[in-house]
Amino acid sequence: MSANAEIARLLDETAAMMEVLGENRFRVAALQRASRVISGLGVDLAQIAQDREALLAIDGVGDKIADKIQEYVRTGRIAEHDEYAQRIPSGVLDLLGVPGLGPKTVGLLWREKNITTLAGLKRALEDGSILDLPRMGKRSAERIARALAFTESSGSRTPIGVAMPIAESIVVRLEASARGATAVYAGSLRRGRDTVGDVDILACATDADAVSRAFREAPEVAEVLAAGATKSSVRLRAGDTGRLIQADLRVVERRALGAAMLYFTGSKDHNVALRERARARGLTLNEYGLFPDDGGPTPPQVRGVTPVAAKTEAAIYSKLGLAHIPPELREDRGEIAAAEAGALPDLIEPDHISAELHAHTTASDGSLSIEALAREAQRRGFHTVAVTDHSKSQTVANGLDEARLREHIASIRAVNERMRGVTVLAGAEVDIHADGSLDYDDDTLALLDIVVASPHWALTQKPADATRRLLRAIEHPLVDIVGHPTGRLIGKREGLSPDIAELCAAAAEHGTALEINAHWMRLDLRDTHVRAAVEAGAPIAINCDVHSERDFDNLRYGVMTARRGWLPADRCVNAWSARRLRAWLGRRR
Ligand code: DGT
Ligand code: CA
Ligand code: CA
Ligand code: ZN
Repeated sequence: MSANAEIARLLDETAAMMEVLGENRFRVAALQRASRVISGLGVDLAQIAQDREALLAIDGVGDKIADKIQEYVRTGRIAEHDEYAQRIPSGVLDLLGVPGLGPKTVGLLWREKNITTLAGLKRALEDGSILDLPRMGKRSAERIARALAFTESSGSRTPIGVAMPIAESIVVRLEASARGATAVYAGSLRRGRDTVGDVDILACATDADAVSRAFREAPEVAEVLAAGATKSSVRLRAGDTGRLIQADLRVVERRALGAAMLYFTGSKDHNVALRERARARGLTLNEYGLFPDDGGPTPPQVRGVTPVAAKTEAAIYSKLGLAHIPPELREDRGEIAAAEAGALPDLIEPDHISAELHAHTTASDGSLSIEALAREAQRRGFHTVAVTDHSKSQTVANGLDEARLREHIASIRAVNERMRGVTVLAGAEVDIHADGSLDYDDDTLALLDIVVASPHWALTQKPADATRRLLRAIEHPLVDIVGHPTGRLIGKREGLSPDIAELCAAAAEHGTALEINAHWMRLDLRDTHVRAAVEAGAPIAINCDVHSERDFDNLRYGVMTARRGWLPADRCVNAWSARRLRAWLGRRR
């Protein structure tokens, strides 16, 4: 884990504990802001911690925070964090993770009812004793019960953006551990699911022992659960989330690597369908290969039967009469019939993306200047980047009122004049109010090259209200993209549940793009929504919602989600040429 991630986590946790204890809210806000800035920082704090001036030059880092950073780099701890942690039972922090349970309520639950665990909260909800709390009505209690059920159902899965970097670093480590070793990750991670239950890794090497040892001794390992000759299981520390994730390693024969990859990538439903198909063709498929089905009593690999195919996935698919099916499609959602008919979609790839259409600067809550943003977009090979800072209602994010927006547009146009090779569009991320009206009037919106409209609050609306709200934004003639349409935060907030089919039909009719927000905490639209949009013919945007340089790296998760929704490149506005993009944006202006 990088020093930055750990410092950001400790500051954020300190802020949460102070809030529960009812301490000064300006100090709480300062810690939260510093935590946000640090987690998006491009430089490694451990490298620059000696240089106090450099620390103080970071936005949001004052003397007190600089002290804490230096303390952490020197000692590996932040004493203030530890002091607060002593004063609060650890389960109280879990309570803060329940969406909609604010620190004030958590503090009350603890002091008034001695509730310090999720289980205790559940009991108080069930026996109704929670209603004794001041200002706790039936409706609030019901809302908390729903949120608790949501937390319980999603709590054991890890977001892909947390699991992927760990899996990749382990794969690199295993490949370096023995001469000629190969390692790959499989399972839901390879299929690009938004969360994973555990991480499945396959390796082959002549020195199986060396690879297994490297796996069990990796620095991320917190606990070894099993250590066999070809199978090991461990628990890993998962990034800056403070939680653990299980990882399984299987060492397999190189000549059967394709069969093992196919089996352990899954999904289970996809595998079941493939095995049925094999059987119908007089073959049998397992994790060791595709074999002729001779009806023998023991498994064919045990009897030394030569497989029809085993070394590569492509060979196995081919012998089953199928085109190679990309991992993201392997969910038994029609991909086998499509592969048989040669009708698999021409899926979008990261390299197709050449525009970022949702990015924030220091004018609102981003950490890059307009110019730095433009240079980063150019460095990543993009022809276009849209500056879309927050609108006026987003006061915590320093949203722009009309006067500031006008100045900002002028600054964006000035940067655009100076930049060669990348076009900088003047845009805004405009709040969609609860009733579907927008945060700027039409005259103001008409000044912009591009408008992203997003819901940021009132995210517990009834489905019918949410549908009406989002439809109004989709139908608005000056809205180009609806940003993170449901507002969900994975494992933290359920978000809106609009009628997706209705939204997709409207988006197709009006040519409004629906966004896949690529941040791994959002991935909103989710895969099944993307599939509905593709089927309805609606355009899709894949945006990184850039607040710092590193946010561009989340693009891969957005693209994986798009592929899981069967999105072809030509339906994604970010993959269009500059000319086609300009024509689309100009269609109603
Ligand atoms: P996860 O970890 O819950 O996000 O989902 P997966 O898909 O990674 O599932 P996991 O880790 O239990 O197993 C990895 C793959 O191994 C799975 O996608 C298919 C295969 N697999 C595991 N157990 C079975 C099984 O009992 N039958 C079949 N056909 N395949 C299995
Ligand atoms: Ca798994
Ligand atoms: Ca597994
Ligand atoms: Zn945004």
